[in-house]
Amino acid sequence: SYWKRKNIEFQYKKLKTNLKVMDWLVSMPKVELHAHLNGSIRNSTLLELARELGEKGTIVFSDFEHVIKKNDRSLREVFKLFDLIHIVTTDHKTITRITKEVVEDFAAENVVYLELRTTPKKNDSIGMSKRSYMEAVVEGLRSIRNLDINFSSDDFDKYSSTNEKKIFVRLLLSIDRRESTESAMETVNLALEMRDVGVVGIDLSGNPTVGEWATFFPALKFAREQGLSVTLHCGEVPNSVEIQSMLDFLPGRIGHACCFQDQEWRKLKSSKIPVEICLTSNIRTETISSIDVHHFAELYKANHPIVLCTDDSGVFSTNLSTEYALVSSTFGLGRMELFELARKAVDYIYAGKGVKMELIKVFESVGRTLE
Ligand code: 6MZ
Repeated sequence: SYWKRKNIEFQYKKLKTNLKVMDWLVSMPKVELHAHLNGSIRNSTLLELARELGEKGTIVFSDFEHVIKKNDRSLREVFKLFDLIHIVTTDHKTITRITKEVVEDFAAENVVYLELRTTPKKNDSIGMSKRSYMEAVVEGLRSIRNLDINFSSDDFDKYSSTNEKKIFVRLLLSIDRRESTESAMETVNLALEMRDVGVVGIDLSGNPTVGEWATFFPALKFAREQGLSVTLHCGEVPNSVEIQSMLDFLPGRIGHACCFQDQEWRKLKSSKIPVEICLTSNIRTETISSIDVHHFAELYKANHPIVLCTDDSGVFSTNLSTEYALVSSTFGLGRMELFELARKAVDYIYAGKGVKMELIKVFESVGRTLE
């Protein structure tokens, strides 16, 4: 079919990418601003956890294995997969483990600043509250030993130089579009209480065909009034009314911006709201028909603020270096341009001045070697 063919062409394009460029892109410092914790889980970990639950009889492993090994999924299927992933990951111990692994994976490819987002989940049957879920995430950050991690303003000075890799990590709490205003408000209050452990903002995500802007608006407005930054998944499906409302809200950033009409493009461009671009995710979910017509090109040409991100590196089998490689092979950007793209992302991070200054230094020192 048309989609199958497009997907094969896309895979081929990935393979064709010059391996040397890839090495260089892995070594280049990068900033990741749109990564969902449960979507970034390692495939090997996911299979291991599913196998364990299969042995206990909680799930049928063979069904699960088939679904997670499938490569091309529509947007609708992706959300079904997330519900499945949550069955195997949502207990405190596992959340701690995957947080640690996800940060280690990003650090391994020289991501120097990571804003990791996750939806705090409540599950009475296992004694999980939104707060205890988030504490398990923070526990995961604390348990990282083999790299220098800075995840709150307090530990700024603890940045030792014994380890080769250094990473700043900040957290965004996601509101799922299935939630009520009350539940969204609970997440915002939790975020406010956890500012001292690296929570810097709120994200609105989940199945874009579910829920209404009016439901989330009060909580998002409150978040912003209280000094939290806000990013919104915007225009993953065509919905002019919602896109306009979201842009009028003037969020700090938006994610995706795939299904925009002319008028919305104009509004976006004049607003200068930075866009988190997730190429592989958009192609895999068939939100954009083919990489060469992706709006990255148009926004890049217009010098609109953009940042390349992975979205769900586990689910979509990608990583941030690969996303840069795709830009290189599809749109012909050279090393200096790719480096500039990565460097500019520092302007759009939600962490404070101190972190920004540290990152500027990191990019400056690498930039000097490129000139
Ligand atoms: C919208 C997405 C998403 O929060 O459990 N999520 N929401 N669009 C996307 N593009 C494909 N990818 C992930 O991570 C998984 C959750 O993130 C959101 C969904 O709500 C998904 O359940 P956490 O860590």
